[in-house]
Amino acid sequence: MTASVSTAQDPAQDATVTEDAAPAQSFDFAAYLEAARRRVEAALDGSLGPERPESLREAMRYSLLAGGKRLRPILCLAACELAGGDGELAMPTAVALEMIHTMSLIHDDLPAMDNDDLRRGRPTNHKVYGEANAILAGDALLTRAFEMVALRSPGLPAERLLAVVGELSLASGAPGLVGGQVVDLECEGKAVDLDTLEYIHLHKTGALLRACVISGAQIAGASEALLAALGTYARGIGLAFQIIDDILDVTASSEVLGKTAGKDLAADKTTYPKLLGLEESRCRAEALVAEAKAALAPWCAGEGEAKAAPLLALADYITSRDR
Ligand code: GRG
Repeated sequence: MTASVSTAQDPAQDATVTEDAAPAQSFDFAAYLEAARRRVEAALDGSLGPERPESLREAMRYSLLAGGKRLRPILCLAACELAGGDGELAMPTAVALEMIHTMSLIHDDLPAMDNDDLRRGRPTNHKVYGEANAILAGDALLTRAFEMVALRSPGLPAERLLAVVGELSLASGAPGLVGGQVVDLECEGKAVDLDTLEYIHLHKTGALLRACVISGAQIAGASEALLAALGTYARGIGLAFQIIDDILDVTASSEVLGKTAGKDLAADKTTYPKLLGLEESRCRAEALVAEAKAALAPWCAGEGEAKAAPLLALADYITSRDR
C-alpha cells in the first residue's frame, strides 16, 4: 500500500489520495479476527438478560451462542473504527445485527422454508425446541435486536440511534431479508435469470451486510461520502458472499459447513454455479471483492491505512473462506 497522508473525513476531496487499496502489509488478519470474535462472543453471551419464561431464553441462547463466523458484528465494529469511532460504542448494534442474522437462520431452517436439520454444526432450533418455540425464539431475537439499539446503547446521540434503527428496519423487512426470501421461495423449481438471482442475493444476504457497515459508520458520525463508499463496498461483498455460499454448497461437506451441503441442488434452486459454472462464479466473486475494496481506496491513505485494513481483509476473507 502506498503511504500518502490524509486524515480528512472526506478524503475523496483530498488530492494526496491514491487508488491503491490492499490491506496493510503489517496487518495480522488472523489475530484481528480472533480478537474481534472473542469480543463479540463475550458481548453476545452477556446480551440476553432475564428473559422469561426460561424455555424461551434457552431457545434464544441455543442459536445465538451456537458459534458462526460472526462476520456481521465484526463488519459493524470495523466500519465504526474506519469512520473514527470507538468500536465499543457500536457493540450493542453489532450484537443486534447478529441477533437479526440468527433469527433469520432459525426461520430459514423451518419446515415451511428450507426445512433443514443442521445449522452451525448442531440440530436446528425447531428440531430441539419444536416449531412453535423456534418461531417465537426468532421473533424474540428480532425484537430484542431493536431493544439493544434503542435502549441499550449508552453514550450515543438519539439521532444516530434513530438512523441505525432505520437501517436495521430496512435491512430486515420487505426491502431486505424478508423480500429477498419471498422471491427466493417463489423461484424454487423455476428458471431464474441472472438479474433475478442478483435481486435475491442483494436482498436476502446483501441487505444485512450493508446494514452492518452503514450502521457502524453512522454510530461514528461518518460523512455522506464515506457512507456512500461503504454502500458500494457492501454491495460488492454482499453479492460475493452469496456467490461463495452457492459455490460452497456444491464443493464443501456438511461437516465443514455446519449445515447441510447440496441443499440448492436438492431444492432445485438457481445459483451462480448453475448459471455460470464454478470457475466463472469464483471469478465474478473475486471481481466484486476487488470493486468493494476499490471503493474504500480514498480512505486507505496515511493514517487511514491501519483503520481500513480490517474491512479490506474482511472483503478478501469472503472469497477465501472454506465455510
Ligand atoms: C429478518 C424479519 C426477518 C425475517 C427473516 C428467513 C428469512 C426472513 C430470510 C432468510 C435469510 C437468509 C437465511 C439468508 C442467507 C444468508 C446466509 C448466506 C447465511 C449464512 O451466513 P454465514 O455463513 O453463517 O455468515 P454463520 O453461521 O457463519 O453466521
